[in-house]
Amino acid sequence: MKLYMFPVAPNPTRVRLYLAEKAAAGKGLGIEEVAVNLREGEQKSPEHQARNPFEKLPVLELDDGSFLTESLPIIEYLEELHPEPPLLGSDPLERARVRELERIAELSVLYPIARVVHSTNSPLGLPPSREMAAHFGELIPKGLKVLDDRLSDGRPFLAGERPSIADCTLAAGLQFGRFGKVELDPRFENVARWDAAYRERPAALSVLVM
Ligand SMILES: N[C@@H](CCC(=O)N[C@@H](CS)C(=O)NCC(=O)O)C(=O)O
Repeated sequence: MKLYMFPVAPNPTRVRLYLAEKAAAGKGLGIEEVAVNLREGEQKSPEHQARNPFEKLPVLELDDGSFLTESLPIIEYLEELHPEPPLLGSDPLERARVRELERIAELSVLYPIARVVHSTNSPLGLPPSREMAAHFGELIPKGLKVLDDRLSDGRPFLAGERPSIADCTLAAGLQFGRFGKVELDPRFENVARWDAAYRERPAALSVLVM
């Protein structure tokens, strides 16, 4: 299998962090990573359109030559093939909690951060929009507050004692914020503590570049 990705882009990064967590636990999946340079528009090439007509990353190429798009289905597929160590919970409630936190991390933190970055200084060259930056900028603290409250009991990871895909998504979103100068609001002390600790993990050190 091959994972088409681009460093720092948050959606491929969350899948790469997932893979790196498995590898750091001695359960590497041996998936080759192939860069598609988004800054040079390689996602719009006929070659990549054949992988994903939406011209997005990540894409997983399966051994039969077919393609799987969308970060979460990619992760869920790999997790079903390689359930150890569990990064999506190991019982129904834990799985639901992990998915809940992951959805919050994506939809209420990663996504609004990405919209602010793309409406202020888009690495893809999207047009600036003050209105969009203001709108999405107001959403970020709401998402961070919910995650900060969850972390307020001192747990090391979003879902408790073990890393999960929720951590991968939050770390990918915050890295893209640092890239685009959307700094983490220091009011969210628990998220800041989590962020500092997560970035020291071998998985994060092998994937995050800022
Ligand atoms: N819903 C998709 C979103 C994928 C996505 O937006 N990827 C971005 C990188 S983070 C991309 O490839 N953008 C290229 C473009 O819009 O031209 C997923 O979860 O994988």
